Amino acid sequence: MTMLEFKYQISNQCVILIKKGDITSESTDAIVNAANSRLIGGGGVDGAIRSKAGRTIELECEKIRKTIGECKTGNAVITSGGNLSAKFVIHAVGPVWKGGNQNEPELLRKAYRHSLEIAIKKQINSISFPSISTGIYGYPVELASEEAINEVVCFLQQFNKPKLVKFVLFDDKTFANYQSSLSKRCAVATLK
Ligand code: AR6
Repeated sequence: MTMLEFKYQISNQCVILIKKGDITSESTDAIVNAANSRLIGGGGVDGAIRSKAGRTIELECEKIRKTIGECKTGNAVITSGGNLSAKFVIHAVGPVWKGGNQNEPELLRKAYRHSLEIAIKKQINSISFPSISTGIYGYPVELASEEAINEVVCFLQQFNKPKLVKFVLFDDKTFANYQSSLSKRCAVATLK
């Protein structure tokens, strides 16, 4: 099966790449998890990441919980990647969709922004995101993709790092929405 990847040059130093796939196989320096505030294992991408990473994540999250309590919606924390190819996992907490009038767009953008802030603090050059909040949390993907792409493009334009941001999307519908949001922001895409 051929796997489509689209590459968008955001600045002379930064690229966004989108592809369909399983984020747990990515070998970027970090992958992002769509976590919950309690940092307790769940389903979706969280379940997949934790089962492949091994117990490290659970133990590190327990330590974080003891130090900071919960990770509020819109925030993110970092752990190591255990048995994953990625060295780090950044656990970002997106909002539960409650109809759109509960500050969901800003909270979703914050989840992406904080993940990227943690990445540059840790000198992480490459990072992969799933589509945060659009699974169990019910955020409509056609709205979420706009917020995600706008936030990441603005961040890269402002800070010129990390060098590579990937969106690793699980299904056709999600992939199509992110691709459409990206092509609104960036005129040129090259097929990788
Ligand atoms: N690789 C890439 N994307 C994936 C994968 C994967 N292996 N598996 C699922 N997705 P979700 P949320 C997609 O539900 O909506 C957990 O219980 C999925 O198809 O994982 O933010 C947490 O603990 C969808 O497009 O995250 C929280 O309690 C996207 O990832 C809660 O779910 C996000 O879906 C978070 O819900």
